[in-house]
Amino acid sequence: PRAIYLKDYQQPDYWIETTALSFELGEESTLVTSTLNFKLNDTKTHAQLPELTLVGENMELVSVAIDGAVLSGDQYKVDSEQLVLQPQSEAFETYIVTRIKPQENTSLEGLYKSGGMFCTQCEAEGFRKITYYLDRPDVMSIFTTTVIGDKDKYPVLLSNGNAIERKDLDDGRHMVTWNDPFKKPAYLFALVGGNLEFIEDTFTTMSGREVTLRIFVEPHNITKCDHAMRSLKKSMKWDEEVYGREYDLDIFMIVAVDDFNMGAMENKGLNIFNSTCVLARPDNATDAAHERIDAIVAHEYFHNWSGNRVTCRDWFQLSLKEGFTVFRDAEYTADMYSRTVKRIQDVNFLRSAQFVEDAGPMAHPIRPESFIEISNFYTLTVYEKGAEVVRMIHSIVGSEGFRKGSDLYFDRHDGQAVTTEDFVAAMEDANGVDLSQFKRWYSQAGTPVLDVSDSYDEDAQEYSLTIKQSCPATPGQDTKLPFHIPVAIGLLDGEGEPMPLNGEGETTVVLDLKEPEQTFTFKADERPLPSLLRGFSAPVKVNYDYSREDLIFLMSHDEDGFNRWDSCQRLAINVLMELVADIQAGRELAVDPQLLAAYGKVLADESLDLAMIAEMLLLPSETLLAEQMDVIDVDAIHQAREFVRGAIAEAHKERLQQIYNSLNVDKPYQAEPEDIAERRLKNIALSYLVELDDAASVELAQAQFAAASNMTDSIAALSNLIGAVHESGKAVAEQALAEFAEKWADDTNVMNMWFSTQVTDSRFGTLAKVRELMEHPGFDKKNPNKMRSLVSGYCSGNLVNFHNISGESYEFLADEVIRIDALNPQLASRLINPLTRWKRYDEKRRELMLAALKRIQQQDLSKDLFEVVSKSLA
Ligand code: BAL
Ligand code: ZN
Repeated sequence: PRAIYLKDYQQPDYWIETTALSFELGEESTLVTSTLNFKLNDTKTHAQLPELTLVGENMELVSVAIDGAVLSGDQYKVDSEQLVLQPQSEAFETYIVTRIKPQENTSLEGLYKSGGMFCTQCEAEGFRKITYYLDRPDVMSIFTTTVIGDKDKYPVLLSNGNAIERKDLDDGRHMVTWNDPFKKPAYLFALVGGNLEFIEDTFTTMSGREVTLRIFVEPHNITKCDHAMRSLKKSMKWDEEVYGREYDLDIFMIVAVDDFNMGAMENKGLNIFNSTCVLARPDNATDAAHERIDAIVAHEYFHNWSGNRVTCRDWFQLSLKEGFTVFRDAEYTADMYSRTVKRIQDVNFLRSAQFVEDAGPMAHPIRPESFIEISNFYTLTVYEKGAEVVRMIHSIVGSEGFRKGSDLYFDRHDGQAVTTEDFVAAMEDANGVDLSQFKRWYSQAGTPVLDVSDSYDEDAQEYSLTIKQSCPATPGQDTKLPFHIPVAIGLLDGEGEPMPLNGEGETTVVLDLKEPEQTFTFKADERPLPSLLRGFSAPVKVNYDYSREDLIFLMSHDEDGFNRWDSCQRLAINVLMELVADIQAGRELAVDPQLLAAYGKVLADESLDLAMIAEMLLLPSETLLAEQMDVIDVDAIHQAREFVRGAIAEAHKERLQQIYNSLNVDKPYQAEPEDIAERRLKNIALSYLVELDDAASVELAQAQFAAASNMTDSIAALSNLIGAVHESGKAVAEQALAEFAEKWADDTNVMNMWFSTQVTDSRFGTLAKVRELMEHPGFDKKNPNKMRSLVSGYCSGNLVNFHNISGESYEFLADEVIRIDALNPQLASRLINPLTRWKRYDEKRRELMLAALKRIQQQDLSKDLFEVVSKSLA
């Protein structure tokens, strides 16, 4: 496999003006007929008419004609990847017939079958598994699609745009023709054929047009669509209000499928969703699932403008649409739920996953320079860090400036395939700002580090903050130029009051850090305590020598909610890492009473809202703690964290019980912020209580399990029974697991939670348990959701067992990766992730992980897996 480079980008030699497709869906194979109208790209100079190279994989070429003349075998070249034609004129029409086998397509790219349903996934390069085409995002065409299928088996036949014709055929089949009036690249093409039911609603756009909204599902899921429909209507309204963006077709459709590599896909007018990201009822989906669905429905809907109307010139620009759309969905969620809590959750995720990626062998800039397989670049860096970069632009130009910039971007580029440079240029032009240094965020990988020091000049009454920036080397980038980093800060006086920072009395200012080292000076009549990087104004790490007392002070006084939480995190990390060192040195363990007192204060603080208390009570994850160590000691981290959890439970048992009891009230389920916060805090309190060696806590969890009328409480009770320290928990947990599995045997997504809940628990989820569950009738070794729940659940969510020194789990994962690669390369190259961090472990584990990786390397690998394995071993 070879890499392709951004620097080599060239426009295509031909454009495709119109694309007419016809699909005859069959039980053995599907016949695809394409009629394409080509036009020479006259912005390029051509000495003679260039060859036309169409890409296509895994298909049988039945016939090919140009302008009505069927070509003989010597008039074209075809191999396993392309069809090469020699056009005779600048404008011409091709007519190509191919046969494909969706039933045998396990890669879940292109056209495939999920259950009894035909469906597609074309982003990034799946369309080439459907027919020969210029499968690249800068080739935008008007699509008309006819789908023909058996009327009984596939009563619903869908594609992009508006249905323009429906007809019954004589042979028991029927056909529907769809037309999408908007030019689009092939990656936004979609087709669905199946026995589906739908719920319907309408939305009236800001200009008064009525749009039909439909969510299609298999009949047994029809009661699980209402939440997603509400989310869709909310997001359509939000995008009109906040961005002035109106929907443009007569109908918007969502289809849920069980076999899907991604979360969802924004195909024009016909979004296809992984069923976990759309189906929810109070009794079968958690609060987290409800929130995730709301965000993903919004995300895919928002792509209609940021991605579809304005798309990417090439795949190196992926963050153009993904970073921007993640930023848009994050703001939507912030507006719908709690802004501070959303920020905390996003930053927590960024730090524990994207920072890890940015420090590992696959680190890449948000606009990569090269790739072997683009599917490997649907990453946290492109998505989440990409969104942080857009957020920084928002903070530099302000809300109004950002809206001006986005209006200009959409106006200027509607119907075009553009670059991240174009996006930044629109922001610059609309606001008269210079973002040339800022653009380094697009081209330099790695997480910048800010080392902050300060001094106070009592005589001059001046306080100075000196910030040094640096960025570690990443693959292919040994040195970095300084970034333009917006650093939001505030200063607190001795009473914890915010100090005014400029003439206007503002108490938060954004410092524009542009140099390797810069000093910022403020008038201050006493030495302040700094609150740094408020709201996490940039995706960086900040080092400042806070004492534990400082952090406790900030926890209760900082006016910035995010930094109150962050101070709590810093304090906990500080204490936990000290305990890790104690464990490694064989010293006796004791939790700093200051930490316990700080948690006591959080638990008693009436001024904090429940959601904030819940976030503050959660200790940093083991993954996040692992990132603090040069050589990761999973056992010591796990032991230290468990020790602190136990100590918090002991120290605050009464208060935790009180909180639990006060919140454990029976009321109708609502996925509203206050209700979600109540359930979350209640279940976190329970998770501490089951850390006590105390039968009463098991009884609480057991009672909750028996009484629960919603999935949040039910699965939390189950997980707390599994994790309970007291001996009596075991039998109750087994009984509850059996009851749960019996009740939900037919609900595949609930069963996935049942799998992951068991294997992520450190005591319960052994490798033997994983192997046992893989044989469960509810498991399917090919299905991505099931593999992620069980195999990734264990390998990424149960560090202490996965990294067992025997190395058995490494071998297990290698076996699974090899097995899956032959079926579904995208899934394989994600599953392997835990092994790619081998350099961070002790010598013994390093050797074992390396051996597993090398064994994988010796197989005949897909491009996807080849790229990840070779970069990990480099
Ligand atoms: N475009 C792939 C799925 C998503 O990011 O929406
Ligand atoms: Zn997206």
